[in-house]
Amino acid sequence: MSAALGRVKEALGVDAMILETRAVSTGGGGFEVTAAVDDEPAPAVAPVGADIALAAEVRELSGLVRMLVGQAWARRSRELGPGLGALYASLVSHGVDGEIAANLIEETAIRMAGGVELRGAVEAAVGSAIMFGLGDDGSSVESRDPRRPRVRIFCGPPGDGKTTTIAKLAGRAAFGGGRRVALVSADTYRIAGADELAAYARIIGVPFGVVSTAQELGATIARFGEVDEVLVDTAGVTARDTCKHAEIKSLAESVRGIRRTLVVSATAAPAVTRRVWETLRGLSPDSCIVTKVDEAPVVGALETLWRQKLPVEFFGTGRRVPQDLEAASPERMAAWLTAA
Ligand SMILES: Nc1nc2c(ncn2[C@@H]2O[C@H](COP(=O)(O)OP(=O)(O)OP(=O)(O)O)[C@@H](O)[C@H]2O)c(=O)[nH]1
Ligand SMILES: [Mg+2]
Repeated sequence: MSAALGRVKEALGVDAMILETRAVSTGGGGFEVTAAVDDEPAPAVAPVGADIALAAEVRELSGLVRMLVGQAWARRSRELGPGLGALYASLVSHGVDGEIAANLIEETAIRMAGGVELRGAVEAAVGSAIMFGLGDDGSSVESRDPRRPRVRIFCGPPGDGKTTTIAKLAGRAAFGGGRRVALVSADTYRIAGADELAAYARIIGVPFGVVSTAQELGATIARFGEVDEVLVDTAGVTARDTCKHAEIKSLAESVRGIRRTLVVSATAAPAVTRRVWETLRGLSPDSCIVTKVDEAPVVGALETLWRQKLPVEFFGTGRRVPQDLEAASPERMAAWLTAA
């Protein structure tokens, strides 16, 4: 057998594949070997070092392209006038993606060419690119089952203002709208996580419950009896909290027709808000509230609102409950962007 394999190697080379071997009894015995070579040349495998060098080159080139686009845009925005140039520079310095900034400037320039001044043109541009909700605090008439309360769950990164915003909405409903609201806290993650909302519920004088599972949520809502709206608070979620994520998802999925509102702070940089969106998009938010616009322009959330077409409903404008909440509008957003 070893002599036979030696002859295969001689005839077909070292790449020969042995397909079959068998012993033969005729002609004094011996072995029959069936072998073949693949005609296709083996694909050339680039050495790993070359891959690394190539990746570095691609990175360098894409950085160069970005820089050139940025420079071209800086030139273009200078041509467009000082107002637009400054707006472009301000957006980019706040970390807004160059493409979004360029888009906003172009859309604004088109309107300015029609005779509209800068602020009005930004307002129109923002109004056409970003979705604005109705500032729907539940007072709007909508087709829903009147025997069942509307349920709205709020999610977002830790500390961005979920609990405060819920208290503001509940206060507005109770004092202004005369609607019956109940509050639920699903923030059982931290010790005393639910206490703050419980205190707000006491002050406003509305029913309150704490839940930690989807089953408890259904039972608690049923226990509230006749209410128009239930607002559900959750614990803040970061990208690493996959467990908390799953809990909020199961809470949201346990109630038919639940609305899901993302609460994000205007103080976060665009890259941070982008990551928040990537983390929480799995919860399918259908609207957004941007808080702390009194501390920073809405620039951080601009990109996500623009790209994801997530309707923004309210702006949180301060810490006072319930005063510091206003319906989101292109007018306010344009004012903040141009002042940035
Ligand atoms: N300046 C300003 N501060 C706000 C606004 N909304 C909330 N805050 C403040 O932000 C802090 C955090 O607010 P919370 O409502 O506790 O935030 P949260 O998202 O519930 O936080 P976690 O429950 O820890 O995830 C508090 O000190 C609030 O007073 C706002 O619109 N403007
Ligand atoms: Mg909270």
